[in-house]
Amino acid sequence: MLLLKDRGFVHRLPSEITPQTVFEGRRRLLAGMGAAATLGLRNASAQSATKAVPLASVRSNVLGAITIDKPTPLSDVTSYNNFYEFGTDKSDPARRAHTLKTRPWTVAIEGAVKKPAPIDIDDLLKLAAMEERVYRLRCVEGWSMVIPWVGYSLAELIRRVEPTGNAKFVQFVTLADPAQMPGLSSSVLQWPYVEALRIDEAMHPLTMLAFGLYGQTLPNQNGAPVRLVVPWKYGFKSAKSIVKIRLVEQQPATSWSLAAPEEYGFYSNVNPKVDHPRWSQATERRIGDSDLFAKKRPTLMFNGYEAQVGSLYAGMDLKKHF
Ligand SMILES: Nc1nc2c(c(=O)[nH]1)N[C@H]1C(S)=C(S)[C@@H](COP(=O)(O)O)O[C@H]1N2
Ligand SMILES: [Mo]
Repeated sequence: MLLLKDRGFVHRLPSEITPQTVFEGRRRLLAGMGAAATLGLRNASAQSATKAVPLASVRSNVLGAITIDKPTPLSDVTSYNNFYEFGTDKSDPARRAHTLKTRPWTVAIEGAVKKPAPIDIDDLLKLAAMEERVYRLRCVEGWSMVIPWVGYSLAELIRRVEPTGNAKFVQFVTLADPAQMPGLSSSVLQWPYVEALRIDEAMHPLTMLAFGLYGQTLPNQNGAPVRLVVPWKYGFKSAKSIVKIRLVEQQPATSWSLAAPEEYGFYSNVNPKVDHPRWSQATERRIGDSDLFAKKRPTLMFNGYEAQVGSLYAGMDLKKHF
């Protein structure tokens, strides 16, 4: 296994995540065992988290960006996760995230805004109309999923807090409570997990504040009770379990670029033409593809959302600003 031990850094290559083959083999086995077995698996992962409750929404197709690919089965979406606060194995979050308490929960809004205020999660849920949007999620490790998220554009919230002229970036700070999150004992990343966007990226209608998936509130392992979804960027930009949103003037530090700046840049736009220093980004494996020998898919520029977001980067050298 190839680990960057010298930096205390363990981002595994997709091919090294043993489970990929094992995982798909197991899925086929389960499929062979019939629907009851599959249901059992689903219940097992549901039990490990706060009970999901239905979250009503209307289907929406913002800027024509809805992904037509077949959604990834719920059992995969909730059992193959990156949420390092609960461990670095893909199966850790589903097994361990039941310890995350999602009520009471407050999201602080701070910095360059005219109306800074803590917002209770139940008020945040009611701030704008809930929409269901099917987006691709492409992990930097080389796999992808297609997920029907429930939420609304982050712009709805940002507009309401009235950013001042000094708001150039938006930083997202996520929960870091060792009592609830066993993964914090590892120094694989700097805690709390922080991410950030340029203000125009944060205000783009595709950028979503998500509260649910598959018509229900988020399972803990997927970032309950509220997370970001930025569909044209590598998955790690989509911070989970957000407790603070800060509008700032300077480009903020982000956890992954602190851990390995030459591997994870600030922009992190999905780009098949800019390889990760240790692997190609030209193709991806779709989680849930039932055929063990399914061909890898070509990765699309901006994850397939180029028509909607390409203009945000006009004139930028995307090899430099990776
Ligand atoms: N707080 C937090 N957010 C996070 C992560 C994490 O480790 N901690 N992992 C990121 C990565 S690498 C990916 S690919 C996505 C995975 O989201 P999913 O498990 O809902 O598919 O969450 C992102 N958000
Ligand atoms: Mo990721």
